[in-house]
Amino acid sequence: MRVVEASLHLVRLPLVHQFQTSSHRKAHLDHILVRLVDESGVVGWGEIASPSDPFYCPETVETCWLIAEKYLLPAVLGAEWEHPAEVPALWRKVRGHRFAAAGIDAAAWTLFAEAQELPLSTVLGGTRTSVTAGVSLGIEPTIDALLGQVQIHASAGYQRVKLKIAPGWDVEPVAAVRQAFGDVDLHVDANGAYPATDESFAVMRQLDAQGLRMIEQPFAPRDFVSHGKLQSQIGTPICLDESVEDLADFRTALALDAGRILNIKVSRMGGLTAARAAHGLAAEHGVPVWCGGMHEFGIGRAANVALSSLPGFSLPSDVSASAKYYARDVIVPAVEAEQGEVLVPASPGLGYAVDEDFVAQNELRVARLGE
Ligand code: OSB
Ligand code: MG
Repeated sequence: MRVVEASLHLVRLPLVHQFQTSSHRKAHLDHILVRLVDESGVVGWGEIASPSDPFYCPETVETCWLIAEKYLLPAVLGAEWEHPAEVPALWRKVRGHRFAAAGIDAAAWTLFAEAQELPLSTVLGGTRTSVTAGVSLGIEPTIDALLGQVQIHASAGYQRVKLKIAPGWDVEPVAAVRQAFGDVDLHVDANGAYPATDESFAVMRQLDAQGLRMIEQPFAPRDFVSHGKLQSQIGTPICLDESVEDLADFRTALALDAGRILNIKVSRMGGLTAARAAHGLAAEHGVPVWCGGMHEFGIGRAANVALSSLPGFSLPSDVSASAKYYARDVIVPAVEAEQGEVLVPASPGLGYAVDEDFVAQNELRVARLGE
């Protein structure tokens, strides 16, 4: 295949409910949609779901735009490839910038699936016809507000609830949710907000007593040693997110027993090619995985659904319905969840139609490359 035309579309969508993590609070999101066209006119879409500020990872929307426009797309335009897993090699000289790369890699996979007239999930090696969705709930102003959010999503049928925690908002809200909702499948995510101090270890031991499915990324991204030390002291599995950007990081984590569950994010790992490889390595080591999210618009969300259909994704993924975040999505139909299950589309390509008029109405900036 050969991509002859590419464009980037910076699109802003308002969030239906503000989302607060340990580092930031958001009312709207700006993501970059990637559109690739091959020589026979087949179109493939991908999404660069970078946060606007460098607080989750070093990238921002602006760095993604720059790197995609100046380095990644020029490397792809005109190049011949047979399978999308070959595409990341086209920009192998570029170090890092995985969110930017992820959107283009995913667009190449979608393009390939469209051209083959096969569902994206099928070309990725997916086997599930539906995937179990969990919800990720932000830090709320009060415990009552948090209990209200858990109630809304539990009654909508979601089967797993992840709570964002941060120093000062941890044992108390988690215990309150545990008490109010009994044996709900609960997990916490600190986004690396805790310093590796005795005090933090004590907090983690208290959380260990809450019957959590996992504790996600308590310490700083590359602090494998502290995660390993904590894992040796608690029974709750540690799940790594920010720490694992590539397979080498994952091998480090395995060698140090620094995480017994892996959150595979398409964006963080640099695309579906890398996410699929991480799934393979996890399977070899018997590590359960799930697909994390970055509040994706429909295009990235559809890619997450397709990825979650691979056999090793045995834990609920952050693939909640579009409506949890957006009143109207860039795809038709939006991603929907029924009793916490999302059907994996059986139609070719992305499996959802991209609403190009809605994209055009909401775009803040466009760049066109190629013909
Ligand atoms: O750590 O999973 C995370 C959102 C922004 C930054 C980091 C994270 C998140 C989420 C989003 O939890 C979950 C979702 O997309 O539903
Ligand atoms: Mg996380």
